[in-house]
Amino acid sequence: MIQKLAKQLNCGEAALIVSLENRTYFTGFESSNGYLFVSQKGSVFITDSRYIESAKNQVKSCDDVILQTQLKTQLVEVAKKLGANKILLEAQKTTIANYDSYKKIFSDFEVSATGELDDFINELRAIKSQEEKENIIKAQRIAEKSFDLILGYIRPGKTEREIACRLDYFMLKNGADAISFKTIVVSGKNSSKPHGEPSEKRFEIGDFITMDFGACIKGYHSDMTRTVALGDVSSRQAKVYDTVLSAQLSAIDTVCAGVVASECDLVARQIIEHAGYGENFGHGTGHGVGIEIHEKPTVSKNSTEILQAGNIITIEPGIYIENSFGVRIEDMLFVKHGGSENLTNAPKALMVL
Ligand SMILES: [Mn+2]
Repeated sequence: MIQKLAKQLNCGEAALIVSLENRTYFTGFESSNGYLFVSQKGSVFITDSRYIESAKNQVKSCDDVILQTQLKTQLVEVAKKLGANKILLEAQKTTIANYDSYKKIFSDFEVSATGELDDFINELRAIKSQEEKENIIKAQRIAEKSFDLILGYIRPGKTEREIACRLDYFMLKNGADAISFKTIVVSGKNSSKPHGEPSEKRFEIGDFITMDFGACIKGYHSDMTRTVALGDVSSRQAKVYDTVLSAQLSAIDTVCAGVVASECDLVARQIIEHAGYGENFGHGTGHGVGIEIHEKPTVSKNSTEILQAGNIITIEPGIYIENSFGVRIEDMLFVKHGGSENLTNAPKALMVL
């Protein structure tokens, strides 16, 4: 991947990759500190004493890994060694304060943060390699195993917080490097908030319980959502669940390389609108997943992005009825020519526990 970036750069340009996400993407190494320089002439990774030993072993396809001692001097030295007169920064990931500081450090160079570097990296990241796909699948299998285990703990009287904590524990115990994001477990009236917080609310018979969670492997995220029922389901709940499931299945059927992402959103949205719940589906249908939990491509009403073979996206329509209940069902799909591969194995038929 460093090679692909190097090829993209013009003579005299060096990209300085500082964000955790992009550094992890190019080096395969996760650390809170690090500076990756890439030019046509080569690549150098600088990190401090906390990470240097691991970095020397784990940083992939980089010509040199060096210990950070005098950072500002080293950055300038490396830039010169790589034949740069222009430094490209990650515009989307650089604060204004850091931009000012880089302009001072590189006072003898041109410093550019136009967003073109970010666009190029985001495009690269949207198409997953076999290794990236395997990391995401591995993370997803851990999440599914944890979901299976958590079902045995869900019963009246348990709190949302307790189930969220236990789900996190299962994912970490079963091999996740980290959890993907703050796990969502919302139940009953609380489930009408798409991204509600797990609370001390206790589960009751008749609750819908929505769980949205994922695991990380080597910096790669998984993402899944299931809604289950406790004890009893009203006809209204059943209708809403069926509508979300049919929207989700139909949207999945449209996923295919070459399709405009908004088309997948439209298919899900129309089914939900026709059932009379158009006002109750406020968010987009899905998003790319990878080094970040939300990345390209965006699967929403206004997305003009074309799905490409190798994208990994979620399809996650929902219906949320304020003060009553909500339902969301989310799978991860690997986009292929002619269709997609569903990376999520957990069942979707309404489960009544
Ligand atoms: Mn998601």
